[in-house]
This record gives sequence, C-alpha cells and structure tokens, in this order.
Amino acid sequence: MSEIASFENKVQELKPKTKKPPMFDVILLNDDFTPMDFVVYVLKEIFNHTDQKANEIMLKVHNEGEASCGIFTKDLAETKSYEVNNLAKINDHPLISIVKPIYD
Ligand code: TYC
Repeated sequence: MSEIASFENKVQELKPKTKKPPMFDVILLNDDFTPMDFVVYVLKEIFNHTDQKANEIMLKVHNEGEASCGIFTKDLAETKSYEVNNLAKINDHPLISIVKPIYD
C-alpha cells in the first residue's frame, strides 16, 4: 500500500463517531398503597423534578397506571430505578420503577 493510501485509511478511522448512545426510560408504576406525598418526594429527590412537575408525574401515574420519570443512559437509568425501589423498600412502600429501552 502507498504511503498516501495508508494515510487516507487513518483519516477514515479518526472520523468522529456521531452515533448517539441508546437511551432508557425510567417508568414509575401505580399501586394502591404508597402515599402520594412519598411519590412526590421520590420524584424531587431522585429525579430533581420541581414540586409542580413531581405532582404532575405522580398524578399521571395514579390516573393512568404509569408515567416516565425521565430518560437516561443505561447506567444512570438503572441507578435511578434502583434508588427509587430501594428508597420505597426501606420505607415499607410497594412503589416500583422499571427501566425500558427507547427504540427510535
Ligand atoms: N395510587 C397511590 C394512592 O392512591 C398513589 C401513587 C401514585 C402510588 C404514584 C404509586 O407511582 C405511584 N395513594
């Protein structure tokens, strides 16, 4: 291979990769027992939502069965979901969150 051809190959290899990372939704599920105030507290504490947004999400879950708390990379989504479930468990509430991949 000529020196120029091998240089061109290197340039190709160094092209910036524009592919975005796969993203994951943290979904909160409804139940009949977890107090609404606790759900709002979790949404503010773990997802940094405002009081108004946290109340909106909590009511959507309560009325529709589930709602998104936020979209993150895989590691962050799994960490946040674990934190929700752990915080609920140590406070004796049945609140559960799950992680779902976003397909686009
Ligand atoms: N349905 C619960 C109640 O009536 C409130 C609730 C909202 C529970 C959202 C879980 O993810 C949830 N106390």
